[in-house]
Amino acid sequence: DLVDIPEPRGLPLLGNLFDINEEFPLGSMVHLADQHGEIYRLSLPGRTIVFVSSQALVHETCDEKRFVKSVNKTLEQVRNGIGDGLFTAHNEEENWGIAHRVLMPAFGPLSIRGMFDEMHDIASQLALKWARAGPDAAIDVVDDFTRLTLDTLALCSMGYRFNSYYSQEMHPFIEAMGNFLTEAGERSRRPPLPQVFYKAKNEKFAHDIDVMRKTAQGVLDARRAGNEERHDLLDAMLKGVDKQTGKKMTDESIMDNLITFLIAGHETTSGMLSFAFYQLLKHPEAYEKAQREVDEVIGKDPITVEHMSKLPYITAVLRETLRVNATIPLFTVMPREDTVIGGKYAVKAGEIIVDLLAKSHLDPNVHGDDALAFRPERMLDDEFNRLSQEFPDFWKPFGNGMRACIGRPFAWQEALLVMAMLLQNFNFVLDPKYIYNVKQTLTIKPKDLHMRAILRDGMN
Ligand code: MNH
Repeated sequence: DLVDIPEPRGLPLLGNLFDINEEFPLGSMVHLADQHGEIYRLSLPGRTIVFVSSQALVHETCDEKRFVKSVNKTLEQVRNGIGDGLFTAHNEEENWGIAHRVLMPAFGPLSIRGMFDEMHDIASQLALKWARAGPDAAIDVVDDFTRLTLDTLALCSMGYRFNSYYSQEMHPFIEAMGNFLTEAGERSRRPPLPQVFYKAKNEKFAHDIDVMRKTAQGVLDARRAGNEERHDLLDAMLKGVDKQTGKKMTDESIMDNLITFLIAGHETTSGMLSFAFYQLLKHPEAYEKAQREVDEVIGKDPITVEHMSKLPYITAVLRETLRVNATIPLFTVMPREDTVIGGKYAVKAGEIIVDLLAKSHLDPNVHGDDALAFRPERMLDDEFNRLSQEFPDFWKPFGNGMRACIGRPFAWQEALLVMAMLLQNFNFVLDPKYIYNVKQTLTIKPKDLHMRAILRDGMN
């Protein structure tokens, strides 16, 4: 028998718009889940949204025979800057298929291994910066990890150096991208007033998009003009031919995807690293185990790509970090046809369904009493595999199916390397006055996190 999906009462016309806090939408969504349970529905101008937050319902909505990715309002706004790039494409758009098939091998294991030295180069710049800053400096963790992930992506994917560690100011691209993303998010949540109210913002938005696209065009032109041989993602995009259609990627699509990688790959990975350090600093036992693993496996040797598969505890730390603090805390799908979920809740074809990872990752049905605790042990291979068998899709930080993250192996290798290098060379201390707070843009990160880095005995 069908049961109504709980719907908090809203206002005429604007519906539940004011139930969602502008500054921290995720907080409102989680709070509503606490009040209404594993499923609820909100009405916003022009649409309804269903939120699901149990492992069981997330699992059901990950069935690609019945559900597909929905390009939600925010992603729709991001399309103004990166069109039908991989992240923002609608499922049926041809450019998605071409780019996906051309790029999958370029994100394969061999290719990612080949990027290790350049990842190491940028990670070393970070370690040197912290060493020079000295043990008393308050490190702005998110900021420095953001420089790291941006520089790494630009170097590994297109041979371009932002050199973020060598200047106070970030590259203009980076500021433009930040503003663009913030504005895209705000546009998607704004009350539907006539556009004249937003004239200045619209002009700024167009300007920021222009800065990003000119930078990408510059990178593309430089590659075409030069005679440098590089086997990176840009090279794959320029030369790759899609077997299914016989087509190559267009210049537009290449630029869309270059910018897509910078956007999709920088905040997510830097957020993961920032939360990982926050969690380790809050959990000294886990911290010690992680550092001991580095000492035993790598010691004082230079870190190599072979070490990356020999760090099970740090792997578990990263998995647990993304369980408790999924840096993309939700993704959206829609039913192909009118359907019933959970055996009793009716949802319409095309209705937006939010898979709320910030809740489903903490499902007590999966994790019992300590669902909220940071405990990497549960994410060691044996236990992780057992949980995945018994509770499929209990951990979805990289999204689902065809539209899952293409950059996962890239992010994983980069994060393992950085964790290992930093734990090998430093001891870290959390600012004792730090008050934990989460900042949300398209992703989440720990707000104003500062720590100190004390060299162990000499750098490696
Ligand atoms: Mn990534 C899609 C999370 C790192 C490039 N990524 C997704 C999705 C999630 C995600 C979730 C699915 C979104 C959706 O369903 O709407 N990504 C992450 C996380 C990290 C990450 C948590 C790091 C930690 N991502 C990266 C990196 C890159 C990248 C690094 C690039 C090098 N991600 C993408 C692209 C897509 C994507 C491109 C879109 C894939 C597609 O739909 O074809």
